Amino acid sequence: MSEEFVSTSVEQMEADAERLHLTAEQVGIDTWQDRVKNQTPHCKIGESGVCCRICAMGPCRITPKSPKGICGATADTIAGRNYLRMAAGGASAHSDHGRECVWKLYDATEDGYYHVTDATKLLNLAKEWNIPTEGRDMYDIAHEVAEAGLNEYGKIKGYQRWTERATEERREVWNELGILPRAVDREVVTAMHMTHMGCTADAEALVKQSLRTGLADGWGGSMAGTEFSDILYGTPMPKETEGNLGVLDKEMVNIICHGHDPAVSEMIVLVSETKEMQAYARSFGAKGINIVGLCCTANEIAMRHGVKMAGNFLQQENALLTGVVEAIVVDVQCIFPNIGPLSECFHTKFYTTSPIARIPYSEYLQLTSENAKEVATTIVKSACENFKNRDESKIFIPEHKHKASVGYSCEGIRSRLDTVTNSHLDELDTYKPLIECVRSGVIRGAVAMVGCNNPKVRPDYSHIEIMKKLIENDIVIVATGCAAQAASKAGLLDKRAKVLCGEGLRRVCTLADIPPVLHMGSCVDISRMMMLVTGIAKDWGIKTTELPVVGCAPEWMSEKAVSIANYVVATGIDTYLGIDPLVGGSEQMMNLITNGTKDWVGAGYVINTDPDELVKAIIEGIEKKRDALGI
Ligand code: SF4
Ligand code: MSK
Repeated sequence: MSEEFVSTSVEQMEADAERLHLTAEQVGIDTWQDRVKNQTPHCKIGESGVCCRICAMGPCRITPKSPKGICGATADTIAGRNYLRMAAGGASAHSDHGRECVWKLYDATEDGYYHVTDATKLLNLAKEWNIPTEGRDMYDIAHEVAEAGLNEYGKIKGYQRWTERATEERREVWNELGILPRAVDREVVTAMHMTHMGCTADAEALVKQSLRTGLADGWGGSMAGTEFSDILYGTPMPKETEGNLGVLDKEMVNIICHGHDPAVSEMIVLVSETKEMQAYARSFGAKGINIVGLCCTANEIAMRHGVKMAGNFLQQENALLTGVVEAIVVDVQCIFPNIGPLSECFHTKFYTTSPIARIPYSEYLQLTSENAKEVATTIVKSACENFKNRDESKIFIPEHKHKASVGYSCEGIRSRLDTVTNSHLDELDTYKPLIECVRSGVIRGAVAMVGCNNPKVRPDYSHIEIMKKLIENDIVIVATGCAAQAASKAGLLDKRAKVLCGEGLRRVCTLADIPPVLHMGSCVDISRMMMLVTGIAKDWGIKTTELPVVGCAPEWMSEKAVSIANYVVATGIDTYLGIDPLVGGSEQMMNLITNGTKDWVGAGYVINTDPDELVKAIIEGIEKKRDALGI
């Protein structure tokens, strides 16, 4: 008989964090908890989006006494420009990560370090893009597909070809509104140009370009990141792993992979699994090598290899404070600069690998397609050698961890649905069984839980409490990024978490053998969510705006989240935010992003910083969509 399921509470997680904070005090290093105190209260003008430092006449700050900047820019202009710049920053980060993935396929060779793993996905993409495959060498096809993929970043004419995957209705809406995205680089440069001193002052135009820049990410750069990662490293399928700090192992050499681009972590996993390297670890008295992930890198390697997940964004310092991490290796994005001085307080070696993320107090080993294995070998070996340097007096590993079922790509979800007893549906590889469940009301709808942690709200509390409430109300969840990590820490990715569900969702979880929160991957994998809603809308024969599906980012913090929120809304999905989008100083901007976009693309933001209120609004929103469909 399986043991009883008990979810780890936020209080228990906070107690672990407090205990680890004692170690921080002991070694004399600050953590985010200390720095939040120093930064609070935040500048109200900046927080409401009406501080402008776009030119050197400023900074200009809008207040009742000074309603215009020196150039005459109003609160609407300033908040609008700041908002678009956030979207452009986010789209750049995702899309450049995506571009690196495409380059890795361009560099892939039979005898090199990067290979074609999912040949079917490669051939399907070649077919989609009219690239000949018949009788050709796999790597010749891969290189031509990669070149076409790279071209999408800077092509001089036309629109993102990834958008051809969207519904006809969406493409028409985007086209009519003038937001069908062109090349990724073009949209970002346009956004930066529009927001330069003396260009666009009209908030409406700035919000439209935010949508367009977001679309260039979600239906461009991020989608490239997901698709090319799948071709290179394999399309994720359901598998079991574990999550939370308890996955660190005192008896093993612990190596943390942190960041986003799987090119580094894939190689670390590969090298560490060799018999030779395991033996090397044992030669230093360890039982073996324990690779664990943090943030989105955790999501990437958990989805493809079942690697354990140490946690999310605000857990990165905690992971090092356990005192058992021999090395932390990072690629790009979401890496606290404080990892540098923090690792200096321990025996931990800190490796940076990308020219995009150079951080003081790290050892920089730039990883390329040509030296990837050598770099990974150097890192793993040095971690093994470092095992003996631990300081016993600094060690504390919290016990909490949960089983987690991960790997629910669209293909993974459809594979589970194929097992569901819908014998009258003799089709396979379709969303129809899921649609039947939603139409009949067994499942009320779905929520895409995404985004980061943010100390402006109680970390993980919003994620976890909202998810629990939703599944209790028969609403299934797909999750990515740090939201997925929060679910894993609370045990919501454990199949046994179905005990927390309403009766309908519990039945579906049992039949399909899934957890109530489906882990769909990293932040770029929100493009998978876009393909999921598009696939469901097509199979159902309705618009994406009609689906009882919403997005929710209760603890977002990064510019990437602004880009994501823009493309999710442009795809026709209402998005519920638990953190203010820094435009509160402009009534017009607030109105545009909550109501204005509804008139343009049929969806908008709902903003509420109280998680209890936010979840109520989500459930009401889903029920309203059901009523409109007459189901
Ligand atoms: Fe001030 Fe206008 Fe310059 Fe902004 S662009 S800093 S509002 S003068
Ligand atoms: S890692 S972007 S903190 S979700 Fe993708 Fe987490 Fe947000 Fe980074």
